[in-house]
Amino acid sequence: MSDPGTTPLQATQSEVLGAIQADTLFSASLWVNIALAGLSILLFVYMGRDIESPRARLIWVATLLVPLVSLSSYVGLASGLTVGFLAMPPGHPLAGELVLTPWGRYLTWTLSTPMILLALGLLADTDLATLFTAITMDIAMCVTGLAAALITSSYALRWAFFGISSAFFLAVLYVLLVEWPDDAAAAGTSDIFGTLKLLTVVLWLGYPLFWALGTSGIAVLSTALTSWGYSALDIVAKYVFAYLLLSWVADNEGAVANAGVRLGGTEGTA
Ligand code: RET
Repeated sequence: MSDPGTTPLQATQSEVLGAIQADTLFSASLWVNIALAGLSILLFVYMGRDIESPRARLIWVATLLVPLVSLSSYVGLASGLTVGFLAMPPGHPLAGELVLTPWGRYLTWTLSTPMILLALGLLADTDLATLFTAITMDIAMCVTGLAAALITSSYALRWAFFGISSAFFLAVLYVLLVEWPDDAAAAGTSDIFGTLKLLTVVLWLGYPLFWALGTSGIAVLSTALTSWGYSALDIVAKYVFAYLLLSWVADNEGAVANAGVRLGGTEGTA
């Protein structure tokens, strides 16, 4: 019979929940997002009530999925289901200590960030190959980021996965900064695309920074402060971003409804 509680991976869910609840600052970083995601969902449903064209509705649903995934993600974290204790490997500043790791964040980013990119790609009226590239590179970034957070066999391997994830991130940045601005200019959506692109690029760069500075990386920030870093970025990168996008789509439905030829598969036949 194994002795429960002797290794970190055997910490029971209620032990993890107890640790989360004991850290008020950490808990607050989760509950703030649960509240804001809930309010955003109600607001976005209301804002989309008159959107009719199929294409504008697709952007709307993709955008609405961002707070929907976020709410589920943060409930998973606050309940302790997607948080675990990890024993950091030798070389890590907290080597040998049990580090409370909210790994569910990285998992749910694989669902929320593609929705952000889908909405942006549709807004820029991009072609299918570029949209596919951005979304698959983004998913790869999140999955290898999850690996970077979870691997405890060696400190070097944590940074190796961080590097792999960052390489995928570069591909996403390339599409956002080089490919889509031209597409958006051709589609006549440059103004709003430019604003959202800037917001996305600047805020998304903050995520690897908090990973590196936080308990997963060099640990100059505590678990609670790292979590607040991600939570603060999430508030702007998800809810403010989605609000700006949706209010523009609601006011300019015609501009979006008439686009979409490039995703329709007619390209290349001319
Ligand atoms: C990680 C660590 C490994 C290296 C890189 C990362 C990038 C993460 C990003 C996350 C964006 C999340 C958003 C969530 C909103 O729902 C995984 C932190 C490059 C860019 C926008």
